[in-house]
Amino acid sequence: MNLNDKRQGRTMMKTTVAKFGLLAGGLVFAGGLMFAGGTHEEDPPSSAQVVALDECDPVTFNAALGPDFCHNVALGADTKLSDLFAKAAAGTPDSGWDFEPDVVHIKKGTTLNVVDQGGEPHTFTEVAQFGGGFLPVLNAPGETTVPECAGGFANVAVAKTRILQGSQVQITGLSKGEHLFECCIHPWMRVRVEVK
Ligand SMILES: [Cu+2]
Repeated sequence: MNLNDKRQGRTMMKTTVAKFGLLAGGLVFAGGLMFAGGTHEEDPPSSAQVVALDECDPVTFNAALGPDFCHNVALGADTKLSDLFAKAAAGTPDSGWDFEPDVVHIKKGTTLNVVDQGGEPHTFTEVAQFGGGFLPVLNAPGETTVPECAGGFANVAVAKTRILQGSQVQITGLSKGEHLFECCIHPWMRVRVEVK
């Protein structure tokens, strides 16, 4: 490469940098225009989070339900399986099993991310009315299984609302108005979603 070629190369590089600068400036400008011109209806879809929590005791749960059923890291906050049953039967279910928050206010188009941070599986099942789940032993006294939970996991409609430990599901396309969700296993885990 002679001196002349080197100069040419440098000039070309400068031109490229200048063009890129203009392009970047243009993009920023276009972005600004889009922002200024956007209405609330056209806002990019946002997301909201619901967390499923539980305090299953790995020793007693896994002895009864299988070696890998409960993966909880409860650090002393764990509830034995027999205590979970006893509390549910008494009509005072364990508050460690919970969806947080209890009420969610979102705009139409918002994606709801439901994350299972507990140690065992749950479901996030939309119901017309809150009520009992598919395991009578975990329902409040006198509470019957709601139709949306009937059949348990043998029912595909119920099975596909399942959330496994450490995973999440996305709920999209919720219409304006009130939506009720509960866990079909632990039916006191309930969320009301208000869509505006
Ligand atoms: Cu549950």
